[in-house]
Amino acid sequence: KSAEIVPAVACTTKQMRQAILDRLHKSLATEESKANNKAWWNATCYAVNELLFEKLTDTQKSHSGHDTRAVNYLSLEFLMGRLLSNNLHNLELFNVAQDALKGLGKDLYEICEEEPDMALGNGGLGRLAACFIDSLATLGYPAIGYGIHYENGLFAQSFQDGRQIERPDTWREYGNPWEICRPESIQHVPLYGYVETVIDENGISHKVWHAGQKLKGVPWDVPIVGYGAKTVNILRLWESRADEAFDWDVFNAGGYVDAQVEKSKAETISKVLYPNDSTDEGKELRLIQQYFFCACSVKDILRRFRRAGNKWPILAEKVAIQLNDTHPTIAIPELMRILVDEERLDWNFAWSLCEKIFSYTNHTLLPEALEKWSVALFEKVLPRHLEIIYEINRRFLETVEQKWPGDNDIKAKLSIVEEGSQRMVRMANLCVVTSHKVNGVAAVHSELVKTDLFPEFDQLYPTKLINVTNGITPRRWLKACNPALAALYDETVGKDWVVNLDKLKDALPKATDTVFQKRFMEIKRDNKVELVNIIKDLTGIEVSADAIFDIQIKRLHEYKRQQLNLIHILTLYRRLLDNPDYDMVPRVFLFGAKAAPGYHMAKQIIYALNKVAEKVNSDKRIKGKLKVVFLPNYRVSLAEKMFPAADISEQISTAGLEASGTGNMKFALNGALTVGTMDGANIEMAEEIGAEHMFIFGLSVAEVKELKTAGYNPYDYYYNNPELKAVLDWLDTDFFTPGQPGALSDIKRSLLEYGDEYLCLADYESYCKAHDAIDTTYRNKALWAEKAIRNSAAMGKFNSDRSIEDYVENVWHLKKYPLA
Ligand code: 26Q
Repeated sequence: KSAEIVPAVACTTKQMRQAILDRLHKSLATEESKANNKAWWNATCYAVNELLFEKLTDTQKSHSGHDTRAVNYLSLEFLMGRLLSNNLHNLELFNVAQDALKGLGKDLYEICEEEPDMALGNGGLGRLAACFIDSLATLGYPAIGYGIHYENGLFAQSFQDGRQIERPDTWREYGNPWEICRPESIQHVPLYGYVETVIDENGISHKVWHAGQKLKGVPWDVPIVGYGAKTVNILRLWESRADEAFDWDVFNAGGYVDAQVEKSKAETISKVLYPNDSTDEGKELRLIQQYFFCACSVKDILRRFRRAGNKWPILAEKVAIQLNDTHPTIAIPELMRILVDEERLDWNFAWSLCEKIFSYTNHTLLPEALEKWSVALFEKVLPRHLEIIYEINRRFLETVEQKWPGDNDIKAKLSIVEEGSQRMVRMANLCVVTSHKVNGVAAVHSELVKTDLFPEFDQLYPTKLINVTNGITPRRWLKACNPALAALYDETVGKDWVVNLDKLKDALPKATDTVFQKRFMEIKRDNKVELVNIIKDLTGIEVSADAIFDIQIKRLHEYKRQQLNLIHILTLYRRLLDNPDYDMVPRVFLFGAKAAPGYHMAKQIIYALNKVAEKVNSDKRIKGKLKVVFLPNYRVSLAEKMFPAADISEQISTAGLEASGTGNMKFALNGALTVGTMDGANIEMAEEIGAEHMFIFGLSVAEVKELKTAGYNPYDYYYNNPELKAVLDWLDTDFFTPGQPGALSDIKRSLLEYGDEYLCLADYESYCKAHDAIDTTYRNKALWAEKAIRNSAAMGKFNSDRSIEDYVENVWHLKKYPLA
């Protein structure tokens, strides 16, 4: 511990202060007296860039010098959040910058607040991609993230009379210091048109796709600094523009105005992130987004491969492509098209390369989330890709025939093309057929992928389906977001935990040490006080830091069961109204969640929570024992303030439906106790922590299946539990929506008449009991502190560095090339 920490990048406080001032003067053309916090933020980012760009070019030189094998992580979403604090931590310059700014009369934390979130993702899948590229760089692996440079990320949320309002997210309206435009690497992308069969000079026929339109892809690079700065990789995001070279006719003959119209059409492709995170929409623009960024990325990958002077037989030795869910599946037929049609490689050879190059991560079992595209749409937008998919499928169905001769049911089930009134392309089937590895994201999920989602594929390819349990980066989700707890761990187990999270286990013996408990819980309390102030600022609601902070933050979806949380809150409220002396530890229920704009029931649940909050928070009769707060515009930067302040983490999905969850890990790492079902990564967390230190409730995956098979009837529970009946009936009154009886009835209907698909009523009683246990346990301060410490110190497994090492070992087979 006494060993001198050698900073990743040599920079003294004085040099940093000068660099910030220089940028203020020479890049922003302003001066100290006129600069606002935004200007100081910009200047600090530029100063950081000066240090970071050097490492970036060094990394790129090293990677091309060694002609490295790299993974290309293709994802429609990268939910990066803010970068300044993260980059400073990873360069080990946070304290230097803090001191430098202090010398200039500025507070780094305040300056960091100026940065808009880079919200280029919906939720878990997008944030996972962001954690993974952090870990890849930290571990020194050559990797590129490829995605879309959305002009508008996930919508900004506000509430009007309790209802969600969406406004566009304009994260880079006035520029973004972190991105570098690379016009020298522009790509051109064809669309629409028709396919011609051409006979070449040797009498061999091949296909030529004559595009009806062309787009231009402009790459923007965001440097990704690994912790310790031994590697700076890039995230390359494609922006769509009109391809003037292609549309020259329109631009000249068609006239100036028409040309501008064409131009803005092309620019719509990267305009906006689709705000759905669980239902497939099947929109043409979304398919074009997918193809646009896959085509740009594949071409970019091949350009780098050729530039290194390499030849096709070693393509799969240099290139790994990871598909983050099925969203980038179109990269598969695109690579086949380039190899077969343009490079004129033999189909079998091209296919053998693709099988080695691609691998696919599945993030969901929900049938409504499995992507399918109509054959008709494909034919119009990507006619040649449809032919290629047909050929892949024709060959695949031959292998099915060999395995199950004459079994047409299996063929219909596994076929990449679904027959029916509307023929559809099943993207997941194409991914599984092509990829050498397919992974689920937590043990139970991967098991269900094998047994329920793709059982025949598992028989056909017995080593293909594997598990890689998700993880989170401890740099953002502990070191940066909870500096006080990070410092306590530095002191207790040494600073190494930042890259070796298993080290936290060394603090386990201290779980029962009263001095350590006190320090741990003082930090928790300070974080709660900070959140109290934020709550006051954002909502005007006053809450007490002495209450239990019980938090559910995640996308709003019926399977995640915010409505179960709601009916439990109503249960407590009723108990308090029935008996004003009802003995409970004061509780603050906090929510953060965005609903997909077209998801009616999700929006109703937000409305209900807001209406219940209004009533509860202003009800003097309950003496402040219960508060409900729905914080607007939940996003990464808000999450960073909520995880450190949580006592209770709500992870209450119907068993079998939450693939993994990653918020569960962030909460526990920051010392919250989980109330949760045996679902997703909760199960593995219980293995690490000890289930007795969590509040596990509800049906297991097997019990859910049994109940559904036996025939589930929510009325059984409704009529047998008077508390449950009372709170559901309450929703039909106008108690929460004065003058508007029935305004919340939708929720009751979904839980009774519509069959309660997600089994809220079946788990209600068990959930209430878990909450009673929370109340009892919290009264024992020492016991609570012990459990909080045990939760945090047991999170080693859920370091995203471990997830990445799993991918490297079982899927990507990369080598490390850290800078000296
Ligand atoms: C699909 C088609 C059209 C438009 C949008 C979409 C779409 C977009 C995003 C579908 C799904 C998503 C995101 C899914 C997601 O975030 N899944 C979560 O992934 C996490 C990381 O693996 C898991 O921890 C969560 O359990 C899982 O829900």
